[in-house]
Formats: sequence, C-alpha cells, structure tokens
Amino acid sequence: MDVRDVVVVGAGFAGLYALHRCRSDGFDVVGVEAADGVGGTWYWNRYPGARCDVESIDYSYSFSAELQDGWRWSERYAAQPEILAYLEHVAERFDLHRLIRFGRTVRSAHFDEDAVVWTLTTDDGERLRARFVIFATGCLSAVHRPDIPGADDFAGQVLFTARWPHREPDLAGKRVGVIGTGSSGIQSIPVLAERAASLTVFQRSANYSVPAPNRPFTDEEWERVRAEYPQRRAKSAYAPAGTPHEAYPKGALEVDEQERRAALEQRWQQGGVLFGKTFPDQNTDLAANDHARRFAEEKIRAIVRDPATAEDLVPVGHPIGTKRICTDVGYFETYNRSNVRLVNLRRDPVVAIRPWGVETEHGRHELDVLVYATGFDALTGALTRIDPRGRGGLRLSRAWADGPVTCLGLGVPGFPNMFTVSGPGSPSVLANMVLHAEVQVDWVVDLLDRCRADGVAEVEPRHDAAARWTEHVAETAERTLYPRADSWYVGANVTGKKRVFMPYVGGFGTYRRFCDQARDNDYAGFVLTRR
Ligand code: NA7
Repeated sequence: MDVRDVVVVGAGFAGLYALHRCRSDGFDVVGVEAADGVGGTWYWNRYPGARCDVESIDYSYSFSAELQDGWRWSERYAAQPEILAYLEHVAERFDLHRLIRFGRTVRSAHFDEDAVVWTLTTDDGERLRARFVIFATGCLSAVHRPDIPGADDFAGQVLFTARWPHREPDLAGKRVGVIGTGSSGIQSIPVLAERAASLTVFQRSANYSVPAPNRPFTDEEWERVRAEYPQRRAKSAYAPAGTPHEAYPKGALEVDEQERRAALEQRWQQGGVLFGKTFPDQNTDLAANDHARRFAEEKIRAIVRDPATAEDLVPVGHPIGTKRICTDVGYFETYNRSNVRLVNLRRDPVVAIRPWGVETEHGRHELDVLVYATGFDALTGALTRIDPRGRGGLRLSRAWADGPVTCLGLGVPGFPNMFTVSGPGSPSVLANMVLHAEVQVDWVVDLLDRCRADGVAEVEPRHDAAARWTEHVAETAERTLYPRADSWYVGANVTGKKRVFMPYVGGFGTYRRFCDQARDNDYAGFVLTRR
C-alpha cells in the first residue's frame, strides 16, 4: 500500500486549506471526509436560520487575493447556503475535490513506530497510510444527543439541527418541539415557528442573544469593502478575536452610566457576538460584566410581551459572554407569537419522551416532530471518537482522560507526526475560525517543509512543553469569568466529560505570537528527529 506524505481528515474550512497548502508545497496529500461534499460544519448544519455570527467579509479565506477579489458576499452575516456555496467555489477553484475521499468516516488511526507511518481505517474498510496526519475534524462536529429516557420511543419525526436533511422537511400543519436553546435552537426557532402549526420550546438554560443587524451589501458598500480589505485583514491579523473590532478604549467601571450605556447600545446595534467583548474588563470583572448583563436582560424584557415568559428567557447562573453569546434574527420576538410556547425545564423537567411527544412533570406536550438542538461533544469529541493510538499504542482518550493536553493546540505528546487544527488548547472557538485555521495550517505545513528540507522523519511535542502550555491555557482561563459557566467550553454539556476549560482565552493575536515564536525558535517545544 502506498505511503502518502500527508492525510488530512475533514474537508471544512481548515481541511480544504490544509489540502491546498500541502499540495502547493509539493506533498503527496489525500483527504478523507465523512460527508458527501465539502463544507464541514456548513455541510451538516443546514437547519433553517443557520447563519454565521462573524461578519462574512471576515469569515472567509485571506490566503488568496484572487479568491477574495473574485467572491462577493451578498449579506453582512452570511447564511449557511451562501457559506457552503463559497466553500464549494473554493474547492472548485483550487481543484480540491479530486484529492478527497468523500462519504468515508475515519474509524481508527494507528501510528507504527518502526515504520513512522500512520494508518487510518475508514468505515468502508479502506486503509490510508501516511507519514503525517492532520486532523481538521472540527471543534463542533461530534453531535451530542442527550440521553433522555424514552428517546427512541418517539413515533413522530426526529430531526437534529446538526444533521438537518437535505430535503427540507415539510412542517406545515405539524406540532413541532425543539429541545435546546443554544445558537442552533435560537437561530432555528423563529423560522420553525413560522413554518409549523405550533412550536414548543424545551429550554433547560436560557441564553443571551444579540440581534444580527443583517442586511444585503449595496454596490456602494461592497466597493468600500473591496477598497478597505487589505487594511481590514491587516488589522485582524494579530487582533484578539481575529477580526478588526476593538473593545471600548476604557473599562466598564471607568466610565459613568451614560457613557457605559452609550457604548453598550452602540455594540448592541453593531450586533452579534461582539457584544460579549464591549469593554476590555467585561470578561474578567464581575461588576463590569453585570452592567452588560443587565443591559441585555432589559432588552429581553422590552421585547417579550408576557412578563412570565420574559422572566423565563432571562438567563440565570452565568455571566454574559461566558457561554458563547448567540446571534439571532427575531428570536425573542418569536415568543410573542400565539403558536409558540416555552417550557422551562428547570421548573418543569422532562420525565420521558413518549411515542406521542414529551412528558414533563407538569405537562403533556403532543408532537409530530421533535428537533434536537442539543449541541456537540465540543473540541475533543471528533478526535476521541476516532481515538488515535500513538506511541506504544497509547490511546488519545487515555492521554486526555484528565482533560486535553496539547502543545499550542497543535500537537500531543506521545502522538508523533499528528497535528490537530481548531482543537483544544487553541483559541479557535473564541476567534475568527477561518483566519485561525489558516494560521494553524500554515504553521503545520511550514513545519512539514522544514522536515522535508532537513530529513526530519518524526515530530513530537515534548511532555514538559505540552504540560506548560496546558497549564498556561488553564491559568489564563482562571483569570477570567469564563470557567464559571456550565458551558461546552468546559465540557459541562456532556455527561461524564472531565470539567476542564479547553479553549485558549488569551486572545488570537497572543496565540499567534506564541506560534510565531515557536517556529522562529526552530519549533521550540517539539522534538524533530532525523532517521
Ligand atoms: P449548544 O450551545 O451546546 O446548545 C445546546 C442546547 O441544548 C443548550 O441549550 C443545552 O442546554 C441544551 N441541552 C443539551 N442537553 C439537554 C438535555 N438533556 N435536555 C435539555 N436541553 C439540553 O449547541 P448549539 O448547537 O446551539 O451551538 C453550538 C455552537 O455552535 C455555538 O456556541 C456557536 O459557536 C456555534 P444547557 O445550556 O446545557 O443547559
């Protein structure tokens, strides 16, 4: 069997760029993708209302000026079909389809120490061998289906937002239930409410959500975007979130009430997740956070007409922004519709799912369709489900039993020649994912170039370097309010998952500088071995 140079798992934003970069640098590369097409997250999450919470002009590749010039985004916040069309365009333009084996899920990945080769086996039994493996498997891709009693007994139609069917289900005249009010629930609920006869929302935790002031780009605006693109990209390159936006120049506690409200209102109007970073001290100081939190809560109460429903929609128990703030189009307004009902599972918990619908302690909710918007085994799930075996047969799930250990979120000790993109230990989920993927892929492929030039056969992070980075990731989080929330950042949504804060919250720019430094110091923290 042929031994390739590189195998890339996943054909989303990171995987496509990894394939392109590897091939451009002359490596013999092959891709594997579980879906039947490119797109990753944007292939699977085609639920109605799916939209990115980062502006389209930032949430797109920067590596090719021609690509950038040749694509025009229609809206400020792109919807899923347009992002998927963009990724298909990229794959076409750079002729990537033919590098990828579609419709194959990687089931195992084993490292052979003697041969210095990875062998990946897919669900159809194919074996792929390569010297290096890049897991571009996504951070929100392993679907989480909660273990609710009776779930398999439901006689109606079951849908997952993260596996939405290609053929749009007909919901006209149907009684629809949605479990989950994270981003996916909050984006889909307004559209489902319009399509269904009735909609029952089962909410365990309320979430903060900021409207996306979405609108089509006018020709004039687009000309301005094009003219300003280089500056915009330059500003994003080392910015805290990988976008050109900056926090207010003063802390929330350094300004008076009038100035504070003006700054919050301005950010609210700007829309999206950025509201969570209005003030520089908002995610580190509870008193500062409280101002933003109260402001957002006032908005909910002002929109939702029924006061009891409004109170149920006000989040409890986590500072604003410590769970990812959602971005919506008309979410809270949806509860003013007569066909929509909110069930607060904190007061009225689910007893079981029955063939006819959902039974809660105080109610019987008959349904034709049940939608799970229940999230993902985030950051680690896509990797631990493959459970790669490294040196001496070491399992990744074992190495990460007490939480993920990585060097720069790029490599794992005990797993030579294996790289992870957008995984734990990196700021991926707190930054512009596309720019982040480019930075990580460039770092990895630059390293592969270096290995080829110098006859290096094996690359592996040192245990002490990985321990130091993992400690730094933890300490950085501890200095913020983030760990206070029971979020998927800490794995709290998956029963039995070790509670560890997984992303790096030190900022995208800071992270990128760490990566630059490691590269410039001959990949400090990694052992490069010639054979
Ligand atoms: P999220 O944000 O993890 O949301 C999942 C939702 O499902 C959340 O409201 C959960 O409540 C709820 N959930 C999970 N399990 C249950 C059970 N057993 N019963 C009731 N409710 C449950 O996933 P999304 O797909 O919406 O968004 C993920 C990210 O994608 C998002 O942050 C953006 O970055 C893009 P909980 O909060 O755990 O109480």
